[in-house]
Amino acid sequence: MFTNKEEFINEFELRIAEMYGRSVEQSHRTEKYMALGEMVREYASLNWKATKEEVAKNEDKQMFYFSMEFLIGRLLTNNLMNLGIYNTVKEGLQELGIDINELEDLESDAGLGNGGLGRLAACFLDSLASLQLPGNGNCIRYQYGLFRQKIDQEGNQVEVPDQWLKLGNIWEVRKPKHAVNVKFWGHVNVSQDQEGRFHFDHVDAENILAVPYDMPVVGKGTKETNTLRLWSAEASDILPSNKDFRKYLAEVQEICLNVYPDDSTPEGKILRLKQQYFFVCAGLNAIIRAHLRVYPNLDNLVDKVAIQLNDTHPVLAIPELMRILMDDYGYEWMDAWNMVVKVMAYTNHTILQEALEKWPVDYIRNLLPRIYMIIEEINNRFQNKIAIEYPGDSDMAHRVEIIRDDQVHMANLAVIGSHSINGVAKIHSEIIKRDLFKDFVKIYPERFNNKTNGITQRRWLYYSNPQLTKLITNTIGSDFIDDFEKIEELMNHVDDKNLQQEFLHVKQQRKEILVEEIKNRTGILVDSTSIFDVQAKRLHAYKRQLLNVLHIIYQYQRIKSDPTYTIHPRTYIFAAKAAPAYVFAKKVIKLINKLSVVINNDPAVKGMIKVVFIPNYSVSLAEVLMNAADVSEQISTAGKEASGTGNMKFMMNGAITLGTLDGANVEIDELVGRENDVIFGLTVEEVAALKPYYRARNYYDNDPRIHNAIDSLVDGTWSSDPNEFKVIVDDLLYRNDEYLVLADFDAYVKAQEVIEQKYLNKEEWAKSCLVNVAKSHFFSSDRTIRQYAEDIWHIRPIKI
Ligand code: 26Q
Repeated sequence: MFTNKEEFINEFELRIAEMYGRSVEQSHRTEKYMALGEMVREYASLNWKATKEEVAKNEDKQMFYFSMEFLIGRLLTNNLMNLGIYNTVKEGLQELGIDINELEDLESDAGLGNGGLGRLAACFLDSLASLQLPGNGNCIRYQYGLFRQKIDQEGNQVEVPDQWLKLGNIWEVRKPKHAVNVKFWGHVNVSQDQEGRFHFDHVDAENILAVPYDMPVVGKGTKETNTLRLWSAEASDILPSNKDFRKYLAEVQEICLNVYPDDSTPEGKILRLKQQYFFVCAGLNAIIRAHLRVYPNLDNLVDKVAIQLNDTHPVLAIPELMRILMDDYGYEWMDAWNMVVKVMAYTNHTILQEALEKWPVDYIRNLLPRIYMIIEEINNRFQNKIAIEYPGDSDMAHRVEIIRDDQVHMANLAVIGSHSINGVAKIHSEIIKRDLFKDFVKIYPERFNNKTNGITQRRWLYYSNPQLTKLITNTIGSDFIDDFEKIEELMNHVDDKNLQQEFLHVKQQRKEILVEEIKNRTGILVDSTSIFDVQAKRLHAYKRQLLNVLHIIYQYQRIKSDPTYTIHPRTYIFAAKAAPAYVFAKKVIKLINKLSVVINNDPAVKGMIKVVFIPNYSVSLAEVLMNAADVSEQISTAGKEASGTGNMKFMMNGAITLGTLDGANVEIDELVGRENDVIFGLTVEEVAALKPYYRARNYYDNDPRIHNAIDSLVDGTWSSDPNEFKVIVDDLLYRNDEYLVLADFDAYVKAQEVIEQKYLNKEEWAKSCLVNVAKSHFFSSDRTIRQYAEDIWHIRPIKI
């Protein structure tokens, strides 16, 4: 492996010749990219091998993060940086006349996820490797990532396939020898042997081969290299005799075709259920096989394996591990159950009713007949336990049922089958204990805990914001890079006028980079000296992009009607994907785009407001967007956003949070203090108190600002078709504004005024930004992962 620039150059030239039979000069840039990718992967592979040997030799316990989503983004920069070879490679390429940025831009985002939950999984992998903890990912190798978003002439979201594998995935290694057979459909033959033991044979099943593709996960400053295993469906050798082969092939291909593009509304999609069982069954069977290569039997499984279930999506792992232990390895029910509960831990990411997974009994019974039998048995045994421990409380017994009203309630199965259940922010963990899982808290109080989310400062600060990283280094030295808590030393400098100026200068640089990006992506020219007010997240009613929109309309109307009204120029920036079937969310996107056209082109606005919708929000976009923000919009209805992680990325890069007391905003507020953020709106308690009496119509009738803003939605201001945005008005006025947008409107307007006042005092503003940066170490996913490792997984760093 190369150790300096010269060696790199030699190897690179050789590699291009070997792979493509060409010189570097003659080679196409995609060939250069592929060659470089291969070299870096091989570099990582040496450490990979050493890690695997070390784990086996020391008999270390390992963790497996089971997640339907890993929103990885690009890896080239990240891996070069983590390996500590970025500069060597950059300079080597430069000498060959190649700009490393051009190669970096050729990489597609691995967009194997919808949003927060998937990105969290990706940040966790980076922290696990960087903390030298043996922790691996288990997911699906989707052929297409989450859809790419385009905006058409009318401002509509259009979904196009995300062909992320077009150039191939330079990081993956196909491992056919580790393939696993997965069975669907068919039925179960039950028989009894001479000793009276039952046997369960899954017959007439449709077999599908799960083939793993492994990606190395490279940590920073360590040789420790973990694995992200992505499973791909292929035709099995055991073909169904009664089925047309082409039909079978189509079914096989469908399983890994794409990420389920919906982060809230559960549609009874058998395909999603298939995806879930597919990667869970394959992952577990591979873990069991690997265990048996090192140990004689599974008796010590719980000492060697921890599995974290990322929401309920992989919860079929609970009955599947029961099946393996009992049917394949002869364990008795109770022994198997005790093992399963000790291995499994479950993270909840939502309390929204519509996002809690429930499957019609028929779906599971038909698709996974043996798994269904086991779920039924888990349910029966749990009901017996409740009948004994809580006699007479039939309401409670009903509420905790796994199978209820002909549906399988995955969250209940998750809680019953895991030794740990955690929420993702302090307030969220309290809410799930108080509401969603209150019965279970009585039964298993020791299982519930909180693990406030985090983000990796490597991707989200060091690599994507080198300007700020350098400024911090110049101020407090570079110790914070490897020991991130030390960034708090910045607190000793926040009053330094010089530093404040330099911070503003860095922010300005980042804003100019974003201006360029916006120009390229939308053609819109924005003023980099305006306030950059950013809301970037999935589009969902509870996140209340609409509150932001109504405020913009109010300001616009006021500018138009009152010539004396002036404000500091502000650029409202949105980025958001909507689930393809989510009509309301898509209308809000369209409305934002209409606002953009009308307001940006209205001379009466005198450049005081600009509205920009940046299409195709993704990890790569976030890397240039978050660090250019002045204001971070975190305005969900209190109690609805489990944590949020975008809020942390903004904060770490010195933006001021404009937020409700929801999710991790609460902890941001505690850390930075009320003078360094702007908090507004109803609290969780106030929301609960208001809800029964709430009449949205009163706010419309009594507040002319609300009245005029809403009227503009149907009077042709934003669209020649007055019915275009009627669903939004209906949602607010006739469906009584479920997320209390109008109730929080007045508080939000005032909060926005506070923001402006604060911003006008540049030094105070810069100081607040610096406090946010200094306090952001709490939101490092390194902190989060240490807590999981210590409290739940009981894994220790490995030394190589
Ligand atoms: C469920 C049923 C059927 C189809 C899809 C789904 C589904 C898919 C994805 C439900 C939920 C999701 C994703 C949820 C998610 O991203 N939640 C976010 O998780 C973040 C990390 O913990 C939190 O910060 C966010 O607050 C939370 O919204």
